[in-house]
Amino acid sequence: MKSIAVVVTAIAALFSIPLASTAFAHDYKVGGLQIGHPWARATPNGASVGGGYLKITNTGTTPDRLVSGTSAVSGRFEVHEMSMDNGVMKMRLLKDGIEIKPGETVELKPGGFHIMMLDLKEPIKEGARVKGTLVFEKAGSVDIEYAIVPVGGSPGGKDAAPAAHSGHQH
Ligand SMILES: [Cu+2]
Repeated sequence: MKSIAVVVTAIAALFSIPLASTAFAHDYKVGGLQIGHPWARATPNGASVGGGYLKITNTGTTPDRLVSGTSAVSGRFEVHEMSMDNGVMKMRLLKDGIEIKPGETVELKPGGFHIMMLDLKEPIKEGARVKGTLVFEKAGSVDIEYAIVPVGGSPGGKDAAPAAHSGHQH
C-alpha cells in the first residue's frame, strides 16, 4: 500500500507543477502593457475557429483596451467573452474590446475572455508557433506569437477548463 501512495503522490506532483508553462513562457511589451504567454489549442482538421489566450497587465497609469488584432492562420480576429447563462455556455462578441485598468491583470482563458480566430485558413498545429498582432486602443499594435498546445490542452498540462470551443461554430 505504501508504494502505491508514493506513486500517486509523484503523479500528483507531476501534474500540479506547470513545467510546460515555465519552459515555454514568453512575454511581450507595448507601452505600459505586458502581455504574458499567448497560447492557443491545436484544432482538428476541418475546424473553422480557434481560441487564443493570454494575460495582459497594465503597468501604466491610464486604462487601455484590447480592441482588435490579426493572426497568421485566420481570416478574421474577434474579441469574445464566454459566460454561463442558465447553465448554457454562451459567447458574445465584445465590440468595445476588453478594458485593462491601471494596475490590473486581465486573463484571457478558456471559459472567459478569449480571442476568436475565425475563418481558419489552415489547422492550428500542436508544437508550432502562430504569429499574430494585438491592437490596443492607446498603446497601439504589438507582434506576438502563440504557443500551440494539443487539442483540448492547456499550457500547464492540467486541463482544468472544458474544451469550450471544440463544438461551436459561428
Ligand atoms: Cu469565441
